[in-house]
Amino acid sequence: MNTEQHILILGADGYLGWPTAMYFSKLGYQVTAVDNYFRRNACTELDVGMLYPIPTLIERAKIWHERTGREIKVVIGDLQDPELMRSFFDGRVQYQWAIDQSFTGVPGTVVHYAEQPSAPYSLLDYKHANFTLANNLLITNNLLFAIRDFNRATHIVHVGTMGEYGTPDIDIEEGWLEIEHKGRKDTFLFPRQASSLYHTTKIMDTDLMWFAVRTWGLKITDLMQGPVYGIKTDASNVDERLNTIFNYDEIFGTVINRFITQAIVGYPLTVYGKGGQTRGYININDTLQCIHKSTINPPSPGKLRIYNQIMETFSVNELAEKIQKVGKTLGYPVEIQRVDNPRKEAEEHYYNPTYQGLLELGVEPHYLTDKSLASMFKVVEMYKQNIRKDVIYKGMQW
Ligand code: USQ
Repeated sequence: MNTEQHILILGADGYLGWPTAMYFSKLGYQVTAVDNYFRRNACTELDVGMLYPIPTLIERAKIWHERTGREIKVVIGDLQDPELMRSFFDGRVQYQWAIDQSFTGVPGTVVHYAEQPSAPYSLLDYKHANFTLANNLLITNNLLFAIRDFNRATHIVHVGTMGEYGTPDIDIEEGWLEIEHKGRKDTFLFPRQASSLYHTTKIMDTDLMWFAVRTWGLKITDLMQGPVYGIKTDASNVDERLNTIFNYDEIFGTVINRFITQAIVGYPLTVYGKGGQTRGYININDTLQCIHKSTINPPSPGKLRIYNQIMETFSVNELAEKIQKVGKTLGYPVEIQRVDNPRKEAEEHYYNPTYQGLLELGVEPHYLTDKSLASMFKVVEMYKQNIRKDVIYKGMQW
């Protein structure tokens, strides 16, 4: 087996993990998908809505196999356990589902999504804060040590966040900044200042990875991603049971997905505070392209490569207006409602990030057009009867 063609997806049951597993499987990679069902269990624990129920990861892998003939091997387990992480490299792995139970060998690439991804979740209370810190940092550390000990040539593709940079009053570079100080120059990680504990764990991940790269010569790509939107990906079109998990609640739903859902059920769009918060956004299909391009263009050993994974920037007000406009053309009388900002964040600020690196690798952006918004409306509308208004906004504060 060519290890370059074997990809291990950590966090494969999540919003991005499952579409990534199908994407690489469709390309002909041998895919191993791992998850502990954190996300779906947290949705149950917190009683937040999902647009539709999703089959288990094992059921999805079976449906994928029935539809395409391709195999995604599945392991259900908690990667905070270092022995589980190490089993993917030393051959002790036991697949919960696979057509062929034999060890596929050491992966050439590991895509690392196995983290608690929500800023509000990380600040619900000290227990959820501790879980976020422990889960995110231990899994990253377990991965780094497994690669250090078994195969330093394995490339890690990690998804970080644009929120690591915060909203500084200077242009945001792709990961690094050259500093001139008292007549001398050096290059450092771009200054980071997160506005949630979740985002802080991503800063700490970057520091752990930067240490591992400097010390053990690992190959790592860290992708600073903005809020993602979308449901359908090419691979999920083969069967609607393969759609990714879609949240519209205030804990796990990202803003564009939330606003579309709100528009459909006649819930005024919840613009937090003044609505001048500007972020870089990306379509879920472009996330897949970015992961793929990063995978086939690994950095050299001893290099931490950082890209800003966004395709365009909008303020919350701009998003609300766009979604209102498209909603109205589809017959929805969409209202916009400013609500007191439950978060601590700048509501009017400078924002000018660079995001050239992934375009230079050949990613072809899908932009947030009226047409793409309308097509998302059409998909969400199909599940309108499942949308629970009571979970849209409870005002969870930090
Ligand atoms: N917002 C509203 N109304 C809402 C929901 C959100 O005004 O109903 C605002 C937020 O206050 C924020 C912006 O929209 O200013 C984006 O919020 P979000 O919930 O879509 O995104 P965020 O909490 O920042 O986190 C998401 C993902 C996270 C990822 C991050 C990228 O959950 O995993 O790392 O986007 S970034 O925002 O660039 O840090």
